[in-house]
Amino acid sequence: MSSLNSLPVCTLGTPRIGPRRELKSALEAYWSGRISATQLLDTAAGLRAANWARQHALGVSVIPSNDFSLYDHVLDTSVMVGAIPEVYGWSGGPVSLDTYFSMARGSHGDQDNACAHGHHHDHDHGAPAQEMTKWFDTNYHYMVPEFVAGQRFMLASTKAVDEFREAKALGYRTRPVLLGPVTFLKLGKSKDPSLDPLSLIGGLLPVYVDVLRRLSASDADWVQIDEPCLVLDLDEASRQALQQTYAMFARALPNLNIMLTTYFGGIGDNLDTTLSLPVAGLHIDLVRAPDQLDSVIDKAPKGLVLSLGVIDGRNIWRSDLYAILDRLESVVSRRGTDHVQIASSCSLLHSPIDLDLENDLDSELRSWLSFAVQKMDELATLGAALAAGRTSVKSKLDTSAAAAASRKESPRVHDALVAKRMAAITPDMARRRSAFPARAEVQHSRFSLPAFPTTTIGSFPQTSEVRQARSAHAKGNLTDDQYVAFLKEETARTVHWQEEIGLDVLVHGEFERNDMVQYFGERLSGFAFTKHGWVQSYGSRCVRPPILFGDVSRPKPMTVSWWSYAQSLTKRPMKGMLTGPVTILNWSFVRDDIPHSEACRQIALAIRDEVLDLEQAGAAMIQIDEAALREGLPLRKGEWASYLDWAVDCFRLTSSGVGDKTQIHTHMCYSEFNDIIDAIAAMDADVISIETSRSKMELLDAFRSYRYPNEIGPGVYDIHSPRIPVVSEMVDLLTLARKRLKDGQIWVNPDCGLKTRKWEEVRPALENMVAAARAVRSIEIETGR
Ligand code: 39S
Ligand code: ZN
Repeated sequence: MSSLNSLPVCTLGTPRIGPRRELKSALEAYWSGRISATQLLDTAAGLRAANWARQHALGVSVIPSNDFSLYDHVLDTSVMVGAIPEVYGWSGGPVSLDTYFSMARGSHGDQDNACAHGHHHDHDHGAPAQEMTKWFDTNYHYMVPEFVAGQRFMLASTKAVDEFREAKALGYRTRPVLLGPVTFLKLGKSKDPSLDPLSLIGGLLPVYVDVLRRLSASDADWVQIDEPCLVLDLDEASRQALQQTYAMFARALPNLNIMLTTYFGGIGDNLDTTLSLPVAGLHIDLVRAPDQLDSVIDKAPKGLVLSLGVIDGRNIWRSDLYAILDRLESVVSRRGTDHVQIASSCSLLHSPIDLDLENDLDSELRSWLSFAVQKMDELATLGAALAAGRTSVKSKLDTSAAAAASRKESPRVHDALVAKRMAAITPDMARRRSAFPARAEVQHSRFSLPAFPTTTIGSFPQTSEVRQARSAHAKGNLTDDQYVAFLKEETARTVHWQEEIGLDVLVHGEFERNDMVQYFGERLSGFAFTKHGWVQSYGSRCVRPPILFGDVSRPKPMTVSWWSYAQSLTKRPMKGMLTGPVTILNWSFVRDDIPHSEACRQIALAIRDEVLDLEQAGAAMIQIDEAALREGLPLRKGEWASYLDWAVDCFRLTSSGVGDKTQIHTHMCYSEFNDIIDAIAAMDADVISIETSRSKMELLDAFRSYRYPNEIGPGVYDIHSPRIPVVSEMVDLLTLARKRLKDGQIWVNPDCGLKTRKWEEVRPALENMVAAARAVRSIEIETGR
């Protein structure tokens, strides 16, 4: 695989969505019946061919295949091994596109597409989508594999082999990528809590062996097997499963080389286990865990090929290649050029595709950045420098050094005023004036809301009219005045409708926002944003994370005029809606020259300014969403406390400038509060809304046993599905909530924002929700606690 004048250079995986989101367009056109399956599959094949060709042209010598997916690679793995729950009606044989997409989206298009018939029962809506959750600590979501007791596995898709052959036919001998069996099982779940997915390993391995045999028979000499679980805290059972797995692969396929990849962190205490596995190569993440290089080199067997992940697959900064060479040259001379490969730290799936499309970024900023295409070039440059010497690529290395120097010294990165404000932060700035009970009293007499007050999380449907208006405005086809008039009309209609159906606390709907993070990034100094820097979030959905490159401040109010306009339309409380500092940080590309905690504190100060301006303008309730607080948790438990410490502190710094009479709300997505309930309580928001409907209020157990003191809106309407909840089921959910919380604590709201839903679903669902709250107000029950 290596040529004489370069070390092997690899990417581990590439973005799938396409430079112009071609896959997104094709998927959505296929789902809505505008194109055929053949057209969709042709688009997909074209994207794969382009990915292979581009890597080849840029000097990537170890090119992956099967890194592509129509929706999600974990779903692909479930399908490969036939882990297809009964509800999807699969009865063996090849898995159809319909079955595949019903697992992804529900059989009536859960998650994205509405079924607008207004049926009120589950069974009218076919099979629900598989559960979706975060891929490690990224903003990518995977479909959670689902297993049953006695689960049987069988080869149900030869996608990995087919795509290897497809590449071969185009002239590329690729290194196919498989999600490793241990990580796959550990990412999965069973409805039966007594079933440990890992116990299924014995039945799973023969299917993997079958796939590996077919790959080998098709002439694959190396296979990349991803086991990112190796950077997590592992128990003994997982370690044994790893040993069982790789021993079996080595026995069954003694001539196939496995490149075992770890990424998103250091191997740490799993190093001995890892190095005991009989594999030909090991990939380590040297961006997240640079310090592990020495221990891995010390302990690695001589013949092990080391793949060194030195180019950041998770961020957009151009590397200082000389600094990398300084570390790697001695490794190469110690281990030999045929035992070292140069790679991105992880798959490039998480980085935007091509910086060359960003014509609007100024040249200085551009010189600091590197997207997937540019990272391939950086990798190739390193490969050449390590094999043929620095001078062979001197001008490229010099350019990278110049960019690093310019970024380090640029006045755009460092703002003395921000430094001054940071230095002036005092502990009392992160403390509300009074404790919650005193605040609650003041707030209750100010608002005189009914029991079980009703509200929503913030966003209302982002219809294609709204998106098209924004796009027309950006292209200059709508004037500022026309765009604002359009948004005002949407907002006014939404505010009046909320009043009509009897919601107690209103929102303006967020029609002016493209995304809850990007919107703020675009209005804060220290952030840059892209035109085409899309990164897949799930399926066809993408985000354009802002680029946090410098010290953060807020030049002027960002949301006050929209809030004021909305409040002018109603006497009911209108919540001011903000995204919190931790979520802005976690969903942005973050600078790597200062600690995350410091960058977050700068954002906290900027959002605090907005909170105070909203209060000044008359906002009585201000919601600061921390949707991503939980997902920012480090992968290793040992690092949780220090993260939560600064994350909670930043939230409090943002929210604590207001008077007692101002009610601070927050919202958090995703379940599982048990393990961080202390931190949630420490945030000290007056009201928190959370996702609970899918778990039937079980998540509230944490709040009950902790005796969580403040107010809570446990979501009663699952917004991830198009189905419309009926009054009685929301009454039932609220009754369950009352068993766990005091009546006076409970708010009534959906699980999350409504931006991905359709009005046809939202209207009846919220009417039913208001009816449920009214019904509950008249039911006396023995309350919890
Ligand atoms: N991360 C972030 N940053 N934000 C989130 O909301 C979430 N939510 C969770 C977790 N992580 C998050 C779930 N993730 C979307 C994306 C991620 C989600 C949930 C939803 C989503 O809907 N994304 C949209 C999409 O992929 C894009 C949103 C956006 O930025 O379709 N829209 C822009 C806007 O509204 C640009 C829209 C666009 O593509 O202005 N416009 C067209 C164009 O520019 C033209 C308009 C049209 O014809 O529709 O070509
Ligand atoms: Zn949410």
